[in-house]
Amino acid sequence: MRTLRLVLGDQLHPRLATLTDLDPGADTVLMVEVTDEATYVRHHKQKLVLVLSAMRHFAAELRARGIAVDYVALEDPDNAGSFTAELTRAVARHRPDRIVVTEAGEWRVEAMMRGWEEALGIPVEIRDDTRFLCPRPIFARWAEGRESLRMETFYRAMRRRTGFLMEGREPAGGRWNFDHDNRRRLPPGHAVPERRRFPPDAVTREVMALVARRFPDHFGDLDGFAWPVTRADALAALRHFLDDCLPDFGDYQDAMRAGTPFLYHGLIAPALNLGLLDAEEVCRAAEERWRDGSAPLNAVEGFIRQILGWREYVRGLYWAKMPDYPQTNALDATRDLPWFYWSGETRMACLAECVRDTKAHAHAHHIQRLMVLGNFALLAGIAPAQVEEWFLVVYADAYEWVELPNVHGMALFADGGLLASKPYASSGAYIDRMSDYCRGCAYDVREKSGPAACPFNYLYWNFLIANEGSLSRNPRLAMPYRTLARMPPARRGAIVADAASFLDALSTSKGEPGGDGAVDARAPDLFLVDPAG
Ligand code: DLZ
Ligand code: SF4
Repeated sequence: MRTLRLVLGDQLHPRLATLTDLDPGADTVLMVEVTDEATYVRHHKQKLVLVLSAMRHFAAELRARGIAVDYVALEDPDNAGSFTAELTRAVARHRPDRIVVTEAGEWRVEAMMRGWEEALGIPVEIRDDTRFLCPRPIFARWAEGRESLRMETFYRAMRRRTGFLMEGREPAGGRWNFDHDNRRRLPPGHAVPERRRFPPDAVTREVMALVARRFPDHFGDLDGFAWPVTRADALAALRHFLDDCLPDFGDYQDAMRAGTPFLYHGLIAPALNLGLLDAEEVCRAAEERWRDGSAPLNAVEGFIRQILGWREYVRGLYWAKMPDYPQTNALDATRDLPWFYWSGETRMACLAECVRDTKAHAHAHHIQRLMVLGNFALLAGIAPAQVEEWFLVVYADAYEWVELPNVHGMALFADGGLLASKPYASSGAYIDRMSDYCRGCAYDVREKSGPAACPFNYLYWNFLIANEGSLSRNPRLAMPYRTLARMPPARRGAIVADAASFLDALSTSKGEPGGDGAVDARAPDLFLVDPAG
């Protein structure tokens, strides 16, 4: 039996289900670089380099183990440009008896996969992705019949199921969740660890040149690429996180500081989502650090919750709800994404800083994403599909299975509360508490209204006013709605007027995503660079 085993670009794990029963004498592994995957959204240049370089390294490692790999590079003049077209060409070359593949990370690709057996006329076996700790059917069973699908309930079930941080039937330390201890602001002058960088080797440099040539208009800087592209480097990145960051990760996981994007964050999500690391090994490694006394429980629990809880939960939810999930728009948000999400050119220092980090590194940490970039999009009523595409484009770790629930459900509340119990809306006070951004801002975070006021302040109340019909009965929003009810009409009127003039100016500032300079019209009030000046 000759088997053709297709490995996708985000399936680069040595024990991938596709490869478990591989017969080196008879089988071929197929890997294909295709334009369709590089352009279905216009990924950040560093994300393209990461995926393509990691694919090339993975192919070389398989070959070094004596496995036959048929690798189709983007530069191949016969490259047919899509998974289906390349698979058709490969079947003609190899004449296999069957095809084996692991289920895709994205619904779009899995829909293609389901058509392959008929299109190619040979059996196609689609295997479960065993890199995840919660198989899709187990999540579906957990979700069945539940009205709300809260992460916390799922997470506790996963702790029990896997035994991570358990002492018998009880959670280690007597509590499931140490989040309350994890909200510290960075003290001024506090030194944070240096990011462990992985400078590009010859293979990565070749891919960087290819990406610069083929995808010059995609968002993001190429210089400064420092992501791990092999399993060995990914393990070194994990070790750096465990040794130098994990002990303080819990305390400062929500903190932000200008010019210091990485703080105590692991930066391992890109490697994890590509398959260079797996969820079980990173949870096990973190738990060991608690058991041997080198990291405190609040840090280790906070980290394990991200992987065992949140990451598995969003993946389960994605597969349980697709393809309908992105169709909802519970808060009727329709505004276009402001141009500054691409250019970073805004007088709001927090947003400018987060976009700058994103452009430079294809990375921003969870609070920058949720409470600055996501929060602004929520308050300004940006159309969910546009925000979702932006997040999918710009982050090195972004695949739809993880991006969509995080943005549609968590950041934008566009699913009406299926995922989150309330919208994560906040005024400038939260950003001021958790960062030093406001000190360098043209706006004043203490001002509530008028041209100098922090836009987050009036946009926050305006958001509650505009969505009173759908949100005022939410018990978790009872307090702000009580405050709103007591607000003098003049103050309420000022909020609505400030928000309207700000949002009007925002709507007139249009630009094409991707190019750095192609701006049609800008509202001078909103941008650092006045095109007239
Ligand atoms: C993201 C990506 C890119 C940019 N390029 C490729 C590619 O050329 N070949 C490939 O196999 N996979 C690529 N990927 C990852 C796929 O888009 C990913 O497998 C899908 O998102 C499905 O999860
Ligand atoms: Fe952001 Fe407002 Fe602070 Fe400026 S004042 S950095 S806009 S939160």
